[in-house]
Formats: sequence, structure tokens, C-alpha cells
Amino acid sequence: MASAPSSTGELPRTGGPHLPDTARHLVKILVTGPFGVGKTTLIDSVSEIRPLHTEERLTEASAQVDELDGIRDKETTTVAIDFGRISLAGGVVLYLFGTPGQQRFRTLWDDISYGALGALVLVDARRIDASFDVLGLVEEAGLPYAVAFNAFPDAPGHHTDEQLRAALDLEPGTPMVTCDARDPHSSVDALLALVQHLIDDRPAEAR
Ligand SMILES: Nc1nc2c(ncn2[C@@H]2O[C@H](COP(=O)(O)OP(=O)(O)OP(=O)(O)O)[C@@H](O)[C@H]2O)c(=O)[nH]1
Ligand SMILES: [Mg+2]
Repeated sequence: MASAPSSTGELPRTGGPHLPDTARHLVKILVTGPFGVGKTTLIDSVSEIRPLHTEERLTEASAQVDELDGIRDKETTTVAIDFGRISLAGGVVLYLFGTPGQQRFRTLWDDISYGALGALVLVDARRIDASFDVLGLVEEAGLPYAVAFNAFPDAPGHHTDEQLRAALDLEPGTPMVTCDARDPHSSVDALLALVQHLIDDRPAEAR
């Protein structure tokens, strides 16, 4: 079985704006999850190019609509897309496309996910049910995915992996990891779990 490439060199931001000569496998990856789960933070922490963000300030009006429990300090939200890139060993380059988290931007989801090979679904253990809609979209799109619990400080620590898997109704083969989206190494590890899953998931003749 092929194994997932490791990240190259020191993080963060190993590479420059130009693709390394060693780039062989260019892969589109979706970074998705519900509102305020850390998608923008994760892409920001790992990207070797200056990430593209489309952040707008949360307003008084949106406070009526957006569920800010657990993320009271949040000041901005993604209104269209995040984009970043990371080069891994073995010539694998991940192009990271982050989705908006809010239902009202749902119409963008299909366009942003088009052509992705897999998805990293971020989940906040304090608000597990907020992830159901996004998991439904990922499954509907037929995208292989890995789940990464983003480690917020007051996340409940008493759930077992089995309980978390059951709560999310995950297939036994779906990778489930924890990460701190602010930490590049931790975020890359979550992406590597997804890449390994994509490798394992390939038809045998393609390996
Ligand atoms: N403690 C902690 N805070 C985090 C972590 N990841 C993100 N945050 C904070 O959580 C808030 C939400 O992060 P974002 O990256 O904006 O979340 P998002 O999923 O892109 O949000 P939307 O685009 O609005 O859906 C920010 O204030 C981050 O600083 C984490 O791993 N730990
Ligand atoms: Mg965002």
C-alpha cells in the first residue's frame, strides 16, 4: 500500500509563490465544515502562498442569524472562498479550497467543490449537530472525506472515539482525527490523514 507523503521542510510556508519543480500530483481538496469551525484558520496556517480570503465583518444584523455560541470572539466570516496551497513530499501539491460555513452561502458550495478529490470536514465537538448539513453535502457529492475535530479549549473531553463516530454516523473507514487549526503541523497532519485515505480508496489498478 502506498503511504501518504509527509510535508516537506519547515512549516509554516515552506514554498514560495512558484510551484516546486518536483510537483507531480496536483490535487484539489475541499476544506469545509459549519460556521466558525476554523476552516479559514486552517488554510491560513498551512498555506505556502499568501492565502486568498474573502472575509467580511460580522454585523449586528448577522448576530441574529449566525450561531455564535462558543465563538464569541469571532469578528469576520468567509463570504465566498478561501484558497491556499501546500506542497508535500512525493511531488503532491494540495490546492485547498475553503467553503463558507453559513447556509445562506450554500449556492456557492457546488461550484467550490467542483473537481475536488476529497474533503477535510472540520467539526467542533461543542456543536456536533452543526456539522450534519455539511456532512450531508459531502456525502451527496460522493467526495471521500476525513473528519478533523478542531480542538477548542472548552470542547468536551469525555466522549470516546466510538461515541463521536456514532454521533456523526461515520463509516468505519472514514479517518477521524483531532487538530488545532492554528497549528500548521497539526493541520498538515489532518490533511495527511485525508491524503492517506484518498490513496487507500483508489481502485487497486490505479495504485
Ligand atoms: N481555540 C481555538 N480557536 C480556534 C481554532 N481554530 C480557529 N479558532 C478561532 O475560531 C474562530 C473561527 O475561525 P475561522 O477560521 O474564522 O472559522 P471558519 O470556519 O472559517 O468560519 P466561517 O468562514 O465564518 O464559517 C476564530 O476566532 C479563530 O481564531 C482552534 O483550533 N482553537
Ligand atoms: Mg472562514
